[in-house]
Amino acid sequence: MRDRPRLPVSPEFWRSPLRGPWFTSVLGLVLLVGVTVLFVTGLLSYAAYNPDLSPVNDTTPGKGILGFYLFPWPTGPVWLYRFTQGLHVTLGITLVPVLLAKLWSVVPRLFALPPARSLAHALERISLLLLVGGGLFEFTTGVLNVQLDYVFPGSFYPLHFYGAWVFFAAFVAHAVLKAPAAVRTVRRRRGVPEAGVREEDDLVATRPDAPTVSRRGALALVGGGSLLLFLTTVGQSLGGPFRRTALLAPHGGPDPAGGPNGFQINKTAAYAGIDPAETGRDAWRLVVTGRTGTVRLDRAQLLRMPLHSSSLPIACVEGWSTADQWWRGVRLRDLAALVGYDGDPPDLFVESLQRHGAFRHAALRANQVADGRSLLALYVNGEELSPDHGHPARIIVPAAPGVLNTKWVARLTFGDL
Ligand SMILES: Nc1nc2c(c(=O)[nH]1)N[C@H]1C(S)=C(S)[C@@H](COP(=O)(O)O)O[C@H]1N2
Ligand SMILES: [Mo]
Repeated sequence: MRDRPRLPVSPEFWRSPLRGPWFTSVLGLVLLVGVTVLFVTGLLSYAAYNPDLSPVNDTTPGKGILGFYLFPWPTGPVWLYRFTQGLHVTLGITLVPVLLAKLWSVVPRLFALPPARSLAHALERISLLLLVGGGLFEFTTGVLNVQLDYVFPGSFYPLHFYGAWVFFAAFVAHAVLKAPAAVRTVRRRRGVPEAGVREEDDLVATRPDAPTVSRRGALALVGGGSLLLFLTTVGQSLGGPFRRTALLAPHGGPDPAGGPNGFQINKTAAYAGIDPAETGRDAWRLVVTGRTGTVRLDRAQLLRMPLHSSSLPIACVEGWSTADQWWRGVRLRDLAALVGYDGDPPDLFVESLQRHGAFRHAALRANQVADGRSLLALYVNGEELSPDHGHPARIIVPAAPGVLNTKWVARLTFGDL
C-alpha cells in the first residue's frame, strides 16, 4: 500500500483515475445546456407571476433592473406554465447527479496552491467560488422548496431569484472561458484529431489508483442516477396515471382521492383557516367593485349569470400540475361588465376569505381577465367545488401559475393596477 499524503492541497492526494479533461468536459457540456434551460425557464416563471402588476404578486420586491425583461404572460396555450415550470423543476432535479459529478471531477482545483498565481488567476478563482457556491445554492433552495414546501417562509423566491443571477453571471463567464476547450476535448476523444490543443491535465491524477470503473462506466452511472430521478419525478408534471410514478415528488403518487374533486390539492381549507360558517349559502357574498361602484352577489344571483365551461389545468411553481379539469362558472369579463367595463376589461385584484398567507390575494392582468376561458369557477368536473379546491368560488385562468388561481374568493376589484 502506498502512503497517502494527508493534505488535499497536495496533487498526490487525489488518486481517482477517472478525473481528467474528458470526464469534466462531457459533464460540463451537459450542464451548459441544462443550466441555460433552467435559467430561462426560471425567469419565465417569475414573469408568469405578474410581478410588475402589483406588489402583492411580487415575491422579490427589490428586483430593480433585474426585472427588465418582464412581459405580460400570455393566456395560451393553456398548458404553457405546466410546460415551462414542469421542465424547470424536472430538469433541475434530473441534473443533480450531473452537478455533483462535475464538482467531484474538479474538486482538486479547489485546493490547488498557491491560491493565486496572478491577478487574473485570483479573479478566476473568485468567480469559481461564485459559480460553485451559486450552483449549490440554487439547486439546494430549489429542491428544498419542492420537497419541503415553504421551508423558507416567504423568502424562497428572492433567494432563488437573486441566487440565479449571481450563479448565471458566473456561469456565463465560466462557459465563455471553458466551453470551446471542452468541445475540443470531447471531439478529440471521439477520434477527430486536432492539433495544438492544450490539455487541462492538472485534473489527471499524478499517482492514480487502479481503476475500478471506466470513465464511460462512471458517466453511465451518473446518467443512470439522473434517469432514475427523472423517472421518479416527471410524473407529477404529466399528471393522470403517470402521477403514480412520481415517487420522489411530494405532490406525486396517486391522486389524493377519487371523484370529480379528487385531484391534487395544494393548501387545504383547514390549513388556510377557512371557516365553513363563512362559505355557506347564507353567509357568503361576492363583493365586486369597479368603475360604477360595488355590487354584492349571493350564490343564487351569481348562478343566474351566464355560466361557461373551460378545460384548464392547475400548474404549481413546485412543478406538479394536473391534467385539464372541467371548470364551470362565471366569466371574469362578465363580472367586469357588471361594474362598468363593457368593452376592454381592466386588471383585477382578487381577495380570498383567507386572512393570512401570501397567496390569499393576487393580481390578474387585463389580458387574463379578457380571455373568455378565465372564470370565477363554482363547479369542477360537474360537481360543486370541494372546500379544499376553493368552495364556494375560485379563480381559474388559462396558462397561469397555480398561485394566481385564488381559492375561497370573497372580493373582486376591477381597475387598472
Ligand atoms: N386563497 C388561496 N388560494 C390559493 C392558494 C392559497 O394558498 N390560498 N394556493 C395557490 C396555489 S400555490 C396553487 S398551486 C393552487 C392549487 O389549487 P388546488 O389546491 O385546487 O389544486 O391554488 C392557489 N390558490
Ligand atoms: Mo402553487
